[in-house]
Amino acid sequence: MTQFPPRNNKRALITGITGQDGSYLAELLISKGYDVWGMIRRSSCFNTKRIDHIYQDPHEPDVRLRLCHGDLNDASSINHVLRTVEPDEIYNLGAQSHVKVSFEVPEYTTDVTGIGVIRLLEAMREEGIRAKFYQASSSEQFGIAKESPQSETTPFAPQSPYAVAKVLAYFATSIYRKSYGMFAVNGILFNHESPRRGETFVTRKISRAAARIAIGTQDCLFLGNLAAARDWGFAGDYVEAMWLMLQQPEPTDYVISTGEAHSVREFCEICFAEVGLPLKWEGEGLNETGIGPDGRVLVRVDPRYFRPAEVDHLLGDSSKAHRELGWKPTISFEQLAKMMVSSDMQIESEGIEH
Ligand code: NDP
Ligand code: GDR
Repeated sequence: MTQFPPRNNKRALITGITGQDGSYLAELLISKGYDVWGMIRRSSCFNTKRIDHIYQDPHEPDVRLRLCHGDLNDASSINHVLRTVEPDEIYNLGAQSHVKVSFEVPEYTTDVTGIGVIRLLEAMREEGIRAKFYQASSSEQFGIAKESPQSETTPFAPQSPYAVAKVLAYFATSIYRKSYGMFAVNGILFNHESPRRGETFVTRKISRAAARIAIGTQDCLFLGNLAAARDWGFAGDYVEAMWLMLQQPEPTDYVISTGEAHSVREFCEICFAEVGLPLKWEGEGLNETGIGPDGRVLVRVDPRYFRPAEVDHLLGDSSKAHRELGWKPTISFEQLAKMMVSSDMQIESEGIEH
């Protein structure tokens, strides 16, 4: 691995830097004067498109973003990365993050998303790294919780292998904090989206399909549970909360959310209306369809997108974050949907990626 110049700035290590949140967080930390290291996995083709715009040739002077290979499945690689980087702050965003996919690869998901966190925390202990540690915990941990809205004190009721793995990681983080005096925190983040959201998560699947249907490269969008409701915010706002959590005098966990829940159906309505195809809903259950202005069926239900166990409704209470971090979301649900569909219109019509 490359030898790095002496440190002038704070150093942050981000696992999962090639993902949606990793790219926004890297931008934020660079803007705050950090030197940022991203841990990436080897891939047979380039998988860094979300960070290409901030990547610099390592031979340039004043390089602020560096990448190194490592994998949450591989303890020795994690130890090596920590020894080399010697970070001041670690943001663990790496995960097999797709809930539906976790039912298909449950053991792998548990290994990366759950045990990967123990590997990282153990590596910090072994290497004597006293960095502040952020764990990307999730509202999915609340699952079918009896309480709504969900806050830091709501008991977990996970409904998927992904959520179980995140619960494991959550408790590992708080146990290491209590047992070894580490500055280790859980950000329990509700769904957050952006034009950089992966194409198989429902919001991006919808915004992309609306754009493609509007320009004529797709006929129909197939979805699962249209009634599922989530508390959806903007990823750019949520990475700010991650950073704020590590700047507090004491380590503690925070829920981050907007405090509003909306259904998949509502997200469709905004996106399709925005591209000039306002939807009318007809039928029920498996036969429910979204009809466009010219009578064409634009949205259908396909049971293949149902999950073996569904989380129907999640709504967050982030009053602790408002109070202690001074954090508030800046982008509304409607603005978010419009931002995503307008970006997808540009990508689909001009081939321009952001
Ligand atoms: P993405 O799926 O967009 O990104 C996941 C990242 O993890 C990618 O960089 C991926 O790398 C990396 N990764 C996957 N497997 C491994 C592995 N074995 N070792 C190292 N890295 C790996 O997720 P998001 O950016 O949306 O989410 C970031 C984190 O926050 C995740 O942990 C997610 O579970 C959690 N979270 C997300 C929420 C959301 O709404 N977005 C809400 C709550 C929590 P590669 O590109 O190579 O696949
Ligand atoms: P989620 O996000 O499972 O909440 O996990 P996703 O966008 O996959 O699903 C949200 C809701 O939409 C319903 N849905 C569909 N989902 C997908 N992916 N595809 C479909 O066609 C479809 N139709 C309906 C789902 O059933 C679900 O109820 C995300 C991830 O980012 C996790 O990593 C993170 O922890 C949680 O958000 C908070």
